[in-house]
Amino acid sequence: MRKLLKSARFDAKTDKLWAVGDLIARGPQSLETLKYLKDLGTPHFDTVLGNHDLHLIAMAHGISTPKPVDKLDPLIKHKSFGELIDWLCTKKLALKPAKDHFISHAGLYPMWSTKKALSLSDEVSEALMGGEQFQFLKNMYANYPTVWNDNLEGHERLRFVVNALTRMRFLSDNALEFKTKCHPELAPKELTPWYLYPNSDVKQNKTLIFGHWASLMGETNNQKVIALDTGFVWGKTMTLYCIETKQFFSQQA
Ligand SMILES: [Mn+2]
Repeated sequence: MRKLLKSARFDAKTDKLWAVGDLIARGPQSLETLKYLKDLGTPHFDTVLGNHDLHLIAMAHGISTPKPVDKLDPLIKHKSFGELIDWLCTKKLALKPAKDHFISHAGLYPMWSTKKALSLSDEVSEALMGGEQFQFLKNMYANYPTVWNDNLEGHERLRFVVNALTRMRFLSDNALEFKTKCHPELAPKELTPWYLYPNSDVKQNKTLIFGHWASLMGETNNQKVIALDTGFVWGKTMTLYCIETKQFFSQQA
């Protein structure tokens, strides 16, 4: 990551870096990564939360257990772990880094505008930082409901927002599908990638930036739909996109 930032001439004193989430797990330096990003300071760094980040927060509350493959031991055992978790809990599920730009870990649910997604992300943040934090985290894990409805309430409402913004890849008839992780060309016919659904904010040329879907390898065939997870943990590349110049930077694993 530091090599990639250097190649883009990222200046930690004047520039701002946004991350698309899943800051931790799989790689050997989760602790170092979190500390580096936190130390950039609020004016120079922000991130959306990914499914692995939420999983880590749940783990810190004793709700789930670490998997050895995630190599999280040095982070979990470090004296700053609590402080780093508190910092992660202040992060949103969706951000607007610039006019007509939207970031979330998984993407934009086809029935939502970016404005709606940002407001639903605030509802989750309220739960994540409030007195009901434990109850929220405990009820976060499930694959239902699969279709959004404005009348959803409570844990089901928040769970749908979490699933749509941090786990979505394919849908079938507006319903989230969680099993399929492959490239769209290899997926069953009835499944459609979220970004191919008609969504007014996609048509209005908003730029949607996301991570999560490594097997896409950045291929959305749409210059305004920017997939940044290019499989670094699988030995491929890490990708950085400059909002101002629309330039891509890449670092081989
Ligand atoms: Mn993810």
